Amino acid sequence: MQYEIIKTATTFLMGIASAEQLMGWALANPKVSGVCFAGRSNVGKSSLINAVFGRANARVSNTPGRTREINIFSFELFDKEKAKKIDNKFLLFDLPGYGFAKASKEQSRIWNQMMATFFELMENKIKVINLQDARHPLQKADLDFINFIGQYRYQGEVVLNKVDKIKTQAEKVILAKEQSKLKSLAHWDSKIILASATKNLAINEIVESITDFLI
Ligand SMILES: Nc1nc2c(ncn2[C@@H]2O[C@H](COP(=O)(O)OP(=O)(O)OP(=O)(O)O)[C@@H](O)[C@H]2O)c(=O)[nH]1
Ligand SMILES: [Mg+2]
Repeated sequence: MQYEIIKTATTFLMGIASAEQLMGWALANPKVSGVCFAGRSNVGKSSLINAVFGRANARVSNTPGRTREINIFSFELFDKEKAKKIDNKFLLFDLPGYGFAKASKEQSRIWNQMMATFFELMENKIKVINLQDARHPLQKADLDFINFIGQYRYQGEVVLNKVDKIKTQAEKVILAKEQSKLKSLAHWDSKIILASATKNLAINEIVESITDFLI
């Protein structure tokens, strides 16, 4: 791996709670390059962000649906071959979980509007890391997201998180079947990453997927 994420340099910039606020932010920040993490609530977006970008950055919750805002961070890369920092600063977006069953109609409306605005504004600028649960991928909300993102041009990657919870042979067989379904459905790389935020599995693969896109 030529590039690594400088974990101590990841900085929380701000939380965004509405489409209007997002449009204002985008006007003030036209030059964006980075990555977003999207997935169902509780799938481990914030945990994986902590594992990839450094501790104590994304807020990890025990209550599903806690990240209701788009949390924006900046991050920096180190070029190991040249032994120096890359000049650019990149952006990381921790998106609020989609398909949160307990969300009110009003919350869902705000989320939909904010996400449509987000993905319109960020087209071609950022990579999408779509996190799904390794034990239960391709839930209705995941399929809805895959359809939704298909209308925009994005490079992306599906990451199946919590793979540490897959223990029995039967679960492994199900996972293999779901993986091949995902490969045919997702608009992106045929590669599916199996990861665990708590066991630090596939962190380097995720870093590589991000830096390949950025540089
Ligand atoms: N076993 C296991 N647990 C995990 C893993 N990743 C996250 N968790 C746990 O899953 C719960 C939810 O994690 P979060 O990182 O807050 O999930 P999130 O996707 O950011 O959730 P929202 O912000 O609500 O959308 C926490 O209790 C984590 O400790 C993993 O790889 N393996
Ligand atoms: Mg979160």
